[in-house]
Formats: sequence, structure tokens, C-alpha cells
Amino acid sequence: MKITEAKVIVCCPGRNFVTLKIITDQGIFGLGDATLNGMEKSVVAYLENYCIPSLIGRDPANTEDIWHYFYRGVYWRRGAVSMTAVSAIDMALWDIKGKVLNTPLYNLIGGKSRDKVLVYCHAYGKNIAETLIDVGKYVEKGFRAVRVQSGIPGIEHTYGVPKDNKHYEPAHKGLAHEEVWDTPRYLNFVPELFEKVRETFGDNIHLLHDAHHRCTPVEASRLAKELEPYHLFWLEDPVAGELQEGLRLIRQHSVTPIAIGEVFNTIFDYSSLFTEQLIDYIRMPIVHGGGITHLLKVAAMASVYHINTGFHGATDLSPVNLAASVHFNMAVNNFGILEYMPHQEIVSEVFSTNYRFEDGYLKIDESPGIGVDIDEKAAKKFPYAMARLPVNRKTDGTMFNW
Ligand code: EZ4
Ligand code: CO
Repeated sequence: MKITEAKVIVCCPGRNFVTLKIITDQGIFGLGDATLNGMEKSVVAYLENYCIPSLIGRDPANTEDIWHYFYRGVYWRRGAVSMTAVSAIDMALWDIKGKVLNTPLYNLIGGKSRDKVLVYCHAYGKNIAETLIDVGKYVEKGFRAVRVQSGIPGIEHTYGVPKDNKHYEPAHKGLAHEEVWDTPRYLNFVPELFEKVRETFGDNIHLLHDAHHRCTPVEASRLAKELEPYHLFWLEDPVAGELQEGLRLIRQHSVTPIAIGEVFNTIFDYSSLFTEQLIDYIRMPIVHGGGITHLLKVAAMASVYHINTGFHGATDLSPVNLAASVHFNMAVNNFGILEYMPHQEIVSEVFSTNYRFEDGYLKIDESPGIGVDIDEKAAKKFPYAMARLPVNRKTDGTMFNW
């Protein structure tokens, strides 16, 4: 079998998605998600100009060799743009492998370790009262795990709380919006938020929180310590990932479990965090972390250190990535949880999917490969629309992490 063609499909049903389609001489094709929020066109250019010409003629069965060709074989390797491209290629090749062997992806990577995958959703509100109502809504829907973010008094717009309270979508059409951040107010507020959530909903629900890279190591240590009584499932991205030693300080001060790495790309971003036992969950998703091939290795290494998966699954990752994540997490032993933000209804006009939410879990059917398809004609009805993630400043105007 040979790869005869590969194309990149960009569409915007509600938000931008980039999809790689790899086609073989036997008519079987595979899909990979190549969406990098706000940087979509950079990945398109890398795929079209660099990767696709080198894919033609290769045997799609050789997932390991092709992965290394586009990673090890590339002198200027790593980084979000190129690793998203590598991930898309890898996903599409595993999709083809499953279709050739007529079996779901999970059967190729260990089979079922479980029947269903525990997921968490996002609850939010402008203030604690509204947030409690939103948490209640998701508990009612059957979710067993909820990420809780709330507007903070004195901060005009807080990460994780949509302005219009409608659909959660951090990217805005056009150039980047500027947001304002105030860490002292945040730190004073969050423990009270979780006190109220626990008080209202009891111990029988998993609670998660995303600090979105905004604390220094000592601030994050205070937060993790003060949140201890509320037994979080995890505290996510307490510090920016570049300074990995920062996580050691948090560990020295608290037993709140830590998840990190939705912006990581390779095992090298994680290896010392694993060996030094500084984190508990892997956030790096299939679409940005080198695909199935690489994440199998990351998960295997993590398993030695009792570290579990907790993949990123926001709506800016396409249904192809979500389905691949469900397969992956059906199969690996060290599964923790998967983020699940249902896509807008309009997304189903372009993508047909094979997963369904039931009673707090995602289940996947037995269709071969990844099991998601794209309607290219429908995709054309939703052309790319420029959108960017926000940027963030401190109250005095200092540029900060978003
Ligand atoms: O900000 O997906 O845990 N989830 C997150 C997300 C990210 C967006 C960035 O594109 O942090 O909301
Ligand atoms: Co996050």
C-alpha cells in the first residue's frame, strides 16, 4: 500500500479546524487533527510545504518510521507548529491502519482496558452563586467530574468564564483581545469558591481547577495548599511549564494532585517531571503531543511513576482528536480522566462521530480506525475565519501569561 495524496482541509463550523486527509492507492484514507488554536495557518503551511511532498509514495503501515522521519529526520524539530503536523500525520496513519485491519484503533494499541472513559466538563459563572448553578446543571446531566472556574470580584474578565455566558471559546475573531489579570485577587478568591462547591455538592463529585499558567511557584504552592481541604481531582497548570523546577516547590508544600502540559509537545517536556515525581496527570493531547505513536511512549514512561493520562480536550481540538483520545484512553492502563467539552451542534454538519456521552463517561463504537469522517462539501460552506487567543496583562499593564 502506498500514500498517493494528502490534503489539508480547513473549515470553520463555529470555530476553525484543520484536518489532514491521507489517501492511499487502495482508496482507503485516514484523518488526522492538525488544529492549533489561533495558529491554524502555520500548521497548514508546514504540512503543505514541508511534510506532504515527503509523504507521497510511503507505505502508511510504517507509523514508527514515518514518525521518526518527521521528528528525528528534521533538524529544526520540536515546537507546537511542527509537532501538531507530526501528530496529524500519525493520527491519519493509525486511522488507515485500523481501516485496513478492519478494527477500531483501541484494538491496535492494547485493546480495551475498560468499557468507557471518565470525562470532566467545564462549569463556570460570573460569580460563586452562578457557578454553583452551573455545576448543578452538569451534575444533573450525569457528569461525575467538573472543572470549576468563576468570575472574580474586581477582575473584569476571568479565564474560563465566557463573556456572554454562552459557548466557551477563548479565541476571538480577528486580532487578539487583551485581558487583565490580578493574581492577589485570584489567590484570595479561589479557596472560598471551592469551599462553597464542596459544601453544596458534597464529596461524591470530582472537582478540577485550571490556574492556566498564572502563578509563580510560591503562589501556586499557597494555592495548592489552601485547596487541600477540598480534595481536588487536580490543580491544572499551576505554573508556566518552562520552569520545571517550579513544580518541585508546589510538591514540597501540598498533596493537591497536579496536571500539566497542554502546551507541551514531546516526552522531553515531561521526562524529569516524571522521574522526580512532580506531577500526577499528563495534559498533552494527541493532536499536539506527537500523535498516538509518541503518546504511547509518554504514557508508558508515566506509568512507571504512577502518573496517569488527563488529556486536553477543549473544543479547539477537533472531533478527530477527541475520538482518537477516547480510543487511546480505552486502551492504556494508566488512564486518569479525559476533558470533554461537547462541540457546538454546527460541528456535526462537517464531522460525523462515533463517540457518545453516557452517565459521566464517553463510549465509542466499533467502527474501524479512529471512526470519524469529514464531509468535504459541507466543510466548504464554512471557510476559515481569522481568530486569535487573548493576550493578558497585569493590572498595571505588564505583559503576562494568558
Ligand atoms: O485555554 O484550549 O484546560 N483547558 C484549557 C483550554 C485552553 C484552550 C487554548 O486553545 O486550558 O481552555
Ligand atoms: Co488548561
